[in-house]
Amino acid sequence: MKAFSSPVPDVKVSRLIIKHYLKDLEEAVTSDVIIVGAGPSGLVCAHTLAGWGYKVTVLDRRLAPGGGIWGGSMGFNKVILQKDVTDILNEFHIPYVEDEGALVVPSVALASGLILAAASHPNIKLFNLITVVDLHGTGERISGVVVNDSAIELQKLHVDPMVLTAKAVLDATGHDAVLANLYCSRMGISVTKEHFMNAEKGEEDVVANTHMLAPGLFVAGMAANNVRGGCRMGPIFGGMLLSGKKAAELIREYISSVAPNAC
Ligand code: 48H
Repeated sequence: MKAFSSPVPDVKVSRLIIKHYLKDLEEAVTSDVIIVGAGPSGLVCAHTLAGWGYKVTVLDRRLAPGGGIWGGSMGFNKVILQKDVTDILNEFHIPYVEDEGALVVPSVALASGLILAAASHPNIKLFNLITVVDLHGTGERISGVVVNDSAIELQKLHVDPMVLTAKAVLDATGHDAVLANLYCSRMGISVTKEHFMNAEKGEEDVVANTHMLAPGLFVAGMAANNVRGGCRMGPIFGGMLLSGKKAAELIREYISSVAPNAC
């Protein structure tokens, strides 16, 4: 007896993948918000905005979204969070244990919990293997991003990119702060890079530094500390989650001031 009563032939496999991927990509040509970087700050921001009804596109250049969470600290796959973010962990159904007044979380559970929530939300389109190479817009207002296939970028092939547009763009690209650095260098703005490691200070800094860099362009997570000079904090992630929440609030405020009927 066969294991499958409804086998799927190869041609149908190919056709369905192409059909559904291109449908998603076509829808992502215009979004309310584009989030570049599917690390903790980007994923929390995406999920929060999507929960408020915004249409969100998340782009990550790597094969596996999740950014710097997976490996924990030095490959020891645990991360630490402050008790203040218990509600956010519960929102994403992420398990934790409390020890010595802090929360200890398996890094794989944190990464996969954030990814699953974003990837399965109906208002979010999440694309891996897409690299953002530039900003779209003018010096006065950012209105989207310029993207290419990550494999094309890695091979340094001379293939032109394409544009995805949005009312707001978030740079959540971590230590590289790709879009914020690009914007600042084009506009002649000097940036203050990240400072030495200090968990308590770095965690406060990352939330305080989450900001709107230019109309339509926001910066969250480690990228914010890399353009506004905050401390690094090592394998503690409460600041990244709160930064994602703060970015969502700033973006909502901005969109409601420039396009009140957006959502
Ligand atoms: C598309 C891109 C591009 C690009 C990068 O590094 P992340 O996890 O970012 P955060 O800020 O949410 O979290 C930071 C945290 O992971 C960390 O590094 C900490 C706490 N460090 C402390 C310390 O002391 O070192 O994720 C960024 C994501 C990654 O998945 C990249 O692949 C992606 O952005 N990305 N995606 N186009 N040009 N550049």
